Amino acid sequence: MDIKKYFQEKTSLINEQLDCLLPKPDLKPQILHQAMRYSVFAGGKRLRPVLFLATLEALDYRETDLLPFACALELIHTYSLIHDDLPAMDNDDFRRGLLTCHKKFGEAQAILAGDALLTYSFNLMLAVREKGAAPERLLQAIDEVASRAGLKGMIIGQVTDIESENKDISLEELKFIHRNKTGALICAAVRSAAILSGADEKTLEKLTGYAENLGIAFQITDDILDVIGDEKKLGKPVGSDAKKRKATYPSLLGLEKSRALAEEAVNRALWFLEDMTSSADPLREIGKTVLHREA
Ligand code: GRG
Repeated sequence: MDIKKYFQEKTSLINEQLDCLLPKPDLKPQILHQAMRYSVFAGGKRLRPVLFLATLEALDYRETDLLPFACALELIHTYSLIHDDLPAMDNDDFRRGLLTCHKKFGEAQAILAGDALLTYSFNLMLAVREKGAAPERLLQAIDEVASRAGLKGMIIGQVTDIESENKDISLEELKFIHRNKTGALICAAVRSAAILSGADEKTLEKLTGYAENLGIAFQITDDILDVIGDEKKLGKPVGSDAKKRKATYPSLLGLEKSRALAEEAVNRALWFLEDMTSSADPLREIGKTVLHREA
C-alpha cells in the first residue's frame, strides 16, 4: 500500500472536518478563534487522528462517522504544543516553520487558545454520540483520552520533564518521561478507536503493545532529528535539546544505539499486529514510516 497517499487522503478528511468544527475566525472574540485556527492549521502531520482512523480500519469498523473524535485528538495535541512552547515551559519562538502561538498572539491569548482547544475537544468527543456511537463505549473511550492526556499520561510526563531539567537522569527516567509525555496520547488515539470499535480484551492488549512501542520509536526519532534533522523540513531550529541541556536518547546513548533502539521498538510494534488481517496494513506502514521520518 501507498502510505504517503493514505496519509494525504486521511489528512485532507481531517482538515476539512477541523475547518467545519472550529469556530470561524471572524466570530467574536476573533483573537481567540484566530489563535486556535492558527495553531491547528500550522501544518502538523495529523499523526494521532490518522492513527485513530487506521485503528478503526484495522478492526473493520466503518459504521459511524467518528471523525469529530479523531479531530478532538488533534486539538489536544495542538493545545499541548501551544503550552509547551510558552516562555514558562520550553520558550520556543518557532514551530512548524511559523511563529509559535504566543509569539504571534501574545502569551495570555496563547494560554487561552490552548485551554479552549482542550475543553472543546471534549465537546467533539461527545458529539459522536449523535452519530450512533454506543454510549458505554463512548464513555470508556473519553475516559481513556482524559486519563492519558492528563493525570495518567501527558501532564505527568511534562511535569517530570520540567523537574528533570539540568539534572542527570537515568535511561529509565527518560523512558518514563517519554512514555507519558509523548507516548500516552499516541496510545490514547489507538486505544480509544479500539474501544469504540468494540475490540475484545486480547485485541485491545495487542493494539496497546503496538501503540506503546510506536510512541517510543516516535520519541527516539524526534530526539535524533533534533541532532541531525533538516531545519527546513522540521520547521524549527535543530540542536534545541542540547542547548537546553535536555537529556535525550542520543545524549544518553549516542546516535547509533538510539537508531537501533528505535528500530527494535518498531519491530516490536509490528510483532503485536502479527495476527491481524491486511486491514491492519495502514497501522503497519505507519510504524515503518516513523523510522524514516524527516519531520
Ligand atoms: C503542555 C501539558 C503539556 C504537555 C506538552 C507533547 C508535549 C507535552 C510537548 C511536546 C514536546 C515535544 C516536541 C515532544 C517530542 C515529540 C512530539 C510530541 C513531537 C510533536 O509531535 P508531532 O511531530 O507534531 O506529531 P506535528 O507538528 O506533526 O503535529
